[in-house]
Amino acid sequence: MTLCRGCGAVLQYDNPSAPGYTPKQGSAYCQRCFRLIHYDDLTVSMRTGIDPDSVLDRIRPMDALILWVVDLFDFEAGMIPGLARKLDGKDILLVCTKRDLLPETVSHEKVAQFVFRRLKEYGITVKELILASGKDSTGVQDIMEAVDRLAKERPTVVMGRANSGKSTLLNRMLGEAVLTSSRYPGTTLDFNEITINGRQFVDTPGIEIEGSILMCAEEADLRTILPAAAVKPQIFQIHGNQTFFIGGLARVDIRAGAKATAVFYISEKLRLHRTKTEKADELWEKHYGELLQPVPAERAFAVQTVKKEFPKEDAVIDGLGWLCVSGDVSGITVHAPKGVSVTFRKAML
Ligand SMILES: Nc1nc2c(ncn2[C@@H]2O[C@H](COP(=O)(O)OP(=O)(O)OP(=O)(O)O)[C@@H](O)[C@H]2O)c(=O)[nH]1
Ligand SMILES: [Mg+2]
Repeated sequence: MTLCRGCGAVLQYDNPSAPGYTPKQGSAYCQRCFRLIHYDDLTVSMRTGIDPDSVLDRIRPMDALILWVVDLFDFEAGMIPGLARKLDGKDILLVCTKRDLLPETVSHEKVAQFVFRRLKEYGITVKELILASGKDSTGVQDIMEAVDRLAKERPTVVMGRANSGKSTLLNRMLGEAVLTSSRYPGTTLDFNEITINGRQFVDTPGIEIEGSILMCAEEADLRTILPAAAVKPQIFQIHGNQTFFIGGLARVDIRAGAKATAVFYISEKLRLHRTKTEKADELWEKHYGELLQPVPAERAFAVQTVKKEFPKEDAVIDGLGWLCVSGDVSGITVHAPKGVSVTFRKAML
């Protein structure tokens, strides 16, 4: 049994539409990885990822250090319900990656404070936290040192949500792009061992990101939705009731008094449209899918309204980014594609 070096699937020569297929005997990579690596072409979509139980159930009996990877841009989606219970007693090294996507002016300290506060609120304890980037190697040396300290003789299992950046980080640590990475969630398909500096690591399939916009958007729109570089805060002064459309993917109504501010942290390639709330329904109907795009694969939206609780409050739409509202605001209403998680939290930045 030979595994594909890129995704960990068992190589097979019979079924082109199943994982691990390659037409070439002796090939180290499956056809899907080959096409992703060389042509950025997704032949078989696996974006549903793997359910958390099956990944965590396989990890639990392993005598290993857990290297948990969370995408800083998509932090709330990175939290895994029941993680503390399912990995009870395990040593967890938390690596928050994609540091390069946060605005450049934000300090490491501020980000770390946010992460520790959120972990406490989620009831998760970790041994250490490292902020990293698989794009520019931030934190990579620190990870190697922490693994030496914490793993001792054991292997290190790298786990986290689909698309969080696990394989990219491992490639950085190795100094070579051996593992397949791509913007399509569900790239790694099975447990996949790799040796770095004489240490054993295991890349794992991403845990399903159920409530993320990445799951209900067209795959062709992922390039627009996922930021490619540090997000630039887009700042708006608000008077009265205002509505913002994030393309056709979400709508946010802000009930404001005389003076309020909304700051959006989303991909630069997404277009924001602003209008008075009283005109929003009409605009949505008239321009949905045209001026207002991209749109989700299905036109079904769920609405959530909250009272503003913190002086600076984030409304996070999993996979899409977030906005921070401050000032004289009584309520925030978010319309997001059905099934997509919306979280309200004390501001991250
Ligand atoms: N800007 C930025 N992008 C990153 C970083 N790490 C990963 N990415 C991008 O995020 C996407 C997912 O990366 P992968 O390494 O395939 O993620 P994964 O966690 O292995 O995903 P699965 O195998 O699907 O679970 C790719 O488009 C990467 O280029 C990072 O530190 N910064
Ligand atoms: Mg992967």
